[in-house]
Amino acid sequence: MKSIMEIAPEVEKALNNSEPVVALESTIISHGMPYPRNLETAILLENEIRLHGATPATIAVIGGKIKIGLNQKELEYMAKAKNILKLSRMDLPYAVSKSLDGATTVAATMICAKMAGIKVFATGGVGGVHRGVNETFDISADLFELSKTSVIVVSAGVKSILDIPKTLELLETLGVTVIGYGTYDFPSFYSRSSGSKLYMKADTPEEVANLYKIKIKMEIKSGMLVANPISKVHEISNNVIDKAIDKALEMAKKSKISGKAMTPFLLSKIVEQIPRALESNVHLAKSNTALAAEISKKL
Ligand code: PSU
Ligand code: MN
Repeated sequence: MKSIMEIAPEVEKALNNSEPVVALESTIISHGMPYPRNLETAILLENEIRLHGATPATIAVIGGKIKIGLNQKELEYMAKAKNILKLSRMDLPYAVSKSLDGATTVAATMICAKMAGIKVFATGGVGGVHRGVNETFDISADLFELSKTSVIVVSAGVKSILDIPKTLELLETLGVTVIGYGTYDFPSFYSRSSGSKLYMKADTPEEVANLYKIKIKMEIKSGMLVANPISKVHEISNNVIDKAIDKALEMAKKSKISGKAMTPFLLSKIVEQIPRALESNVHLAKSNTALAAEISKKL
């Protein structure tokens, strides 16, 4: 493993001592937010995890090495460099074999976290079933990863750039334990509710940790998606966001965007129309990292 994976000293020490560690993805840095807000956010999220008594491990592939924990220079590199791939399950080994640089999506971060022995991972939003799936077949590999890799993923639900009811249907089919944090309303990233209902919820980090432990005991190897709604203060109503999303989708169609480029394109077009959406994104990610840290302490 040493030839392909490099664990930062701080993270290795924590793992060796069975101390709490929280994984963070790097696609949000390289493809999810503009510079310099991406770098500031990456640092803010790491600090939030430390504040809650856990060790952060931002994950990325640099020069073909899977890095578990990035230093300041590496975070800066991921925030600034062009030509950083957006890696999922299919191309993670490719990037390693070709000594390339790549940011890890939720799927790839889960794989790497599992390899390193990290059980909890915080992000903003996960990928899902795209609107218009009937024609495009565009379904994020994140959903399939959640079905087979036993890592707890804390997110603010999924953005309504996706078809949320179909995303939840597929998660059910795939056997992913989707649990609302303090709510039965599946959150839609910027909004506390998507209109889609959940029937499992947890009210404390301990409850989430216990559920995970039981799943492991039962040898149910799928992941868990903890849906943590954005705080009321930073919420943006579905009405406002949906208009921006409709416009973004129209632009994507006109520009013939497809495949891997789709999600980053839509994200950037939303923020262009509603600048405070970036603020909300930072806040929900921060709240997710705090919750992930608390969960990690209970494991
Ligand atoms: N959704 C967001 N912000 C993001 C992503 C999704 O609101 O940054 C990123 C995550 O890294 C996620 C990836 O894993 O996009 C999904 O990409 P795709 O739809 O191409 O699978
Ligand atoms: Mn896709």
